Amino acid sequence: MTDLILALDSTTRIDAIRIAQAAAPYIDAIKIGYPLVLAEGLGIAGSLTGLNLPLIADFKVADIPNTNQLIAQQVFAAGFSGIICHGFPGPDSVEACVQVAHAQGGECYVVAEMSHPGGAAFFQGGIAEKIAQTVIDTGADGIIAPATRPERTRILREIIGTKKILSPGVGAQGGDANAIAGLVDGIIVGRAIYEADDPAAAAAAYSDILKRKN
Ligand code: NUP
Repeated sequence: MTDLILALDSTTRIDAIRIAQAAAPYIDAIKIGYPLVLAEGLGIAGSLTGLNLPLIADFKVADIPNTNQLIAQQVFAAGFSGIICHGFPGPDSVEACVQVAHAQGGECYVVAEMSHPGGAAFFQGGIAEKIAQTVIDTGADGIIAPATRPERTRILREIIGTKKILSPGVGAQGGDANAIAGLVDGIIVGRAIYEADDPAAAAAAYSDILKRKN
């Protein structure tokens, strides 16, 4: 099963709520990051909980364990059910997010390799593989791995086994949902939905692709 996760990077509350409501029947979760939260505040999460969809905080948390813990506590208190952190600060930093997430009945995902062209510069050469291993060691719930490089995501799948892979890069970044569905547990789609003239139709089209592959 590959879920459809909307990356809701609109920067006004009114657009965010309109797009989330329109897409809601076709999506399985909403991912919110700095663009929307810096524009409208962390309380935007509370405005979206009525949709009854998991809300994932994409803050790519990357600090010392104590600060990661403090950030994660704020995230879950705001109504999120998942958090994305970076793996490069080390296993203890990841563990801090995992502990808060699991104490709240939530999930923690770790960025293993990024989807943009520059994401190949430092994450490849064994780093992504080490971060994926950290996910196993810390009990995190899964990784973020690129839809733009399915061959890399396939390698990371071998390391993390049945833990989840959420995969950004479909649509605006050139990744193809058909090429990655089935391999990953969720595709993350932003601009191809929230910038579409008809976000509901765009979400429905991705949902159809995933249904055919599931
Ligand atoms: O490697 C990553 N690539 C990526 O695009 C890790 C991410 N978290 N993202 C996020 O996914 C990015 O910040 C954005 O919110 C979303 C992709 O959006 P779009 O390119 O589909 O518009």
